Amino acid sequence: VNERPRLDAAVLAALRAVAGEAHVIDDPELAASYETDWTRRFSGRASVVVRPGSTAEVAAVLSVCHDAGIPVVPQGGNTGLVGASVPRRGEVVLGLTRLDGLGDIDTVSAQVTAGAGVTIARLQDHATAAGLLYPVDLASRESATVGGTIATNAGGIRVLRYGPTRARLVGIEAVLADGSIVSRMGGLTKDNSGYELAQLFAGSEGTLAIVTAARLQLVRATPHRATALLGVADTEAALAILQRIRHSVTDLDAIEAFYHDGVEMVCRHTSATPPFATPPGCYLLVECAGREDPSERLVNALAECPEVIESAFATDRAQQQQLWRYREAHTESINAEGIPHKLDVTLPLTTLAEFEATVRERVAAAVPGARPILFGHLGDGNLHVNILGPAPDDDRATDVVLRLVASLGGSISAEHGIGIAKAPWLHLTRSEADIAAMRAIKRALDPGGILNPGVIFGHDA
Ligand code: S2G
Ligand code: ZN
Repeated sequence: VNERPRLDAAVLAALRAVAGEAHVIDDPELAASYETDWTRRFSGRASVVVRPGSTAEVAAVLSVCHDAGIPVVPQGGNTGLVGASVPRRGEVVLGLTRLDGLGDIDTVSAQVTAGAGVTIARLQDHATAAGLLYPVDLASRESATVGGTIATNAGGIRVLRYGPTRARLVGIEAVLADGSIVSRMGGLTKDNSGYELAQLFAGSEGTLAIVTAARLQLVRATPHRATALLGVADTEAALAILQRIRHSVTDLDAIEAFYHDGVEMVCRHTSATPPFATPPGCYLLVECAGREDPSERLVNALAECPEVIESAFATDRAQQQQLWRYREAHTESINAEGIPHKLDVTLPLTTLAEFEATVRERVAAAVPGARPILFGHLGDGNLHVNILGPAPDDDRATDVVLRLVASLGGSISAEHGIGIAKAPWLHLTRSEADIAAMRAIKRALDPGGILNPGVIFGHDA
């Protein structure tokens, strides 16, 4: 699907009238960076890329596309991992990074209004400068945007303490398929006046509305941080530690698990040396953060864990970042090895160790030579299974993994969303009645099916 569909001249002129000549991009070179996703697995041709500068301009663009029946793919930082942020069949790509207004922080309510195009890193810095914290944190923070993380209900490393992005959402401004604008940004903590549209749009992946701004709830800063990297025998041991410390340690901020094949790849890619002389069966990165120094509590709690074989402890920022690098560099190191099939699954904590122990052999049986690298947010039961080896369009390994997850009572998508990539397996995690209800909502809000078509439900929808 490589030809660039031509837009009707009148439509192109109307889009230029709305966004201005400079922000309607139909030069193939300039459009290219909007047309391929971060993993390079998903790519398509946009009919044009439009970069509106305000909610009103987004509304006007949607109104033009709605009347002309032209589908639209909304795009924030294009760090999405399920093929939902790049064109598939000649859609108009709506680049939202120019919506980068960031309001003053209301220190009474600890809330802030942010445009959809504000990056997570800039929002985090804005909150920190006011002595507060925006707690959604993920490796793509420099590019991921407020709008995109709402659309995917992004999780990241602190979900076990603060919840995913939807937990931050106290108000939203969004444009519907027909160009109408819904806006409720007052930030009232209690407002039980009918359907909660902000929560409906969170996680809807651009299929129900285009998020243009949000009112976000910040939390108290946690200036003191203690980080431990542990080597344990296996996933069971890691889960035993998780169960123990989530009750004995008050300021638990993150618990991440990963394995030596991932660490080897990270060391190869970043020229780091492995953290321990003897590779453990499983690595566990535990971080506590609070208003007082949590180091002693963490050390004492871990001293009660016989499962700990090796440990590295860090209280200064540089050492902490070095320990985090082993975990956070997984994604870029895997990407450097090839084009991965990126799975992102949740398992009940009771079946997670069984899953981890069997998934590798299942993948190897399905696609000889395929290499599954596992890592993720153990505290949420969320493992990322990145599979190197299968061709981008070879779904055999994905099928085996997602069916195994479903058989163990898990979810085929923990935090990345369904997008285009996981749509064929949605039925493994959602019932027919669920899917019918979701389609009814989709039909009600986007009867013409122009918002991110193919996402969540697949292209035959
Ligand atoms: C993470 C990033 C995406 C991936 O690092 O927690 O969400 O699977 C992932 O590489
Ligand atoms: Zn993740």
